Amino acid sequence: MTSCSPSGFQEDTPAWSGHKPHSLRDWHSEPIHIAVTGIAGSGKSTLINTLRGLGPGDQGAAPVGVTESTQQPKDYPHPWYPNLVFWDLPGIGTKLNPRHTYLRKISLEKYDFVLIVSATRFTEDDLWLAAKLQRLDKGFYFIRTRLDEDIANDRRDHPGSHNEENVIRKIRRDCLHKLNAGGIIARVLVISGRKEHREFWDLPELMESLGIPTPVSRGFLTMFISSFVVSFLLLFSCLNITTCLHNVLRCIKRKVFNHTAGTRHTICR
Ligand SMILES: Nc1nc2c(ncn2[C@@H]2O[C@H](COP(=O)(O)OP(=O)(O)OP(=O)(O)O)[C@@H](O)[C@H]2O)c(=O)[nH]1
Ligand SMILES: [Mg+2]
Repeated sequence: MTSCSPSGFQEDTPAWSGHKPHSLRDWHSEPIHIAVTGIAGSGKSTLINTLRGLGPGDQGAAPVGVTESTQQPKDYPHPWYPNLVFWDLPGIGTKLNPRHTYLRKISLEKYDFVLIVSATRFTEDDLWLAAKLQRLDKGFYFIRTRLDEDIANDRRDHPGSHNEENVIRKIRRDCLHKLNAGGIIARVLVISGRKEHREFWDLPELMESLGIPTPVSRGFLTMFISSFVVSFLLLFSCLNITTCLHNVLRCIKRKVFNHTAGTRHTICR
């Protein structure tokens, strides 16, 4: 499936409509469509790129920018796992996408799972989206992104008392508290969506939930393969050294024997 026309998305009901996966990792056997929504500029496209292992300038990456970038829903299959399809949705709350036309435009109910991406302050739109999804009985995670900026700001604002763990705890608690106050129970993950931060905070946890190998697990695999190769090379060189030593010993033995034989021969004469 490719990107949709403004009207096409609504009318052209996708084949996966109504499908409910048992687990987010079901994409191993069948396609899973994950919508990424949230307020405009929160970092939706950036997160999709990072989850697909891409930077913003890479070929096939979703366009990102400081002004409204995503205008229409567009699918982005994972480059290595094409069954895992992310949908980059336009941001809610702009003049082009006010709340009252948003749901009609994006048809949230058609996706298998949703990531709500929120940044800086918790907004009315964040709560509204979460409430709609809960009412639709649609699985979703609440992703609080741009944590790197919050940490840097807090360090600047409170140089004497800055503590990264406290900043993370405060943000997580704030999101949970506001969601719960609105009657919503959701999993909150606190991340930076930038590719260079994919090993930090809750991003590896999000990747694991989606069944995407994390840089950490890939690191273990690389370490395992490298140690196997190194052990093999060591064994190989040991065998070579043994063979060399064996040959040298044989040479020495032959020389000594020849020398002794020569001496004996001379004495006999
Ligand atoms: N520091 C930091 N910047 C981010 C992060 N996520 C996104 N950005 C930046 O924020 C800007 C907007 O990001 P996008 O990914 O385009 O946001 P979006 O939600 O897709 O925007 P729209 O499609 O316009 O709704 C870009 O300049 C990104 O580089 C993050 O986690 N940390
Ligand atoms: Mg975007």
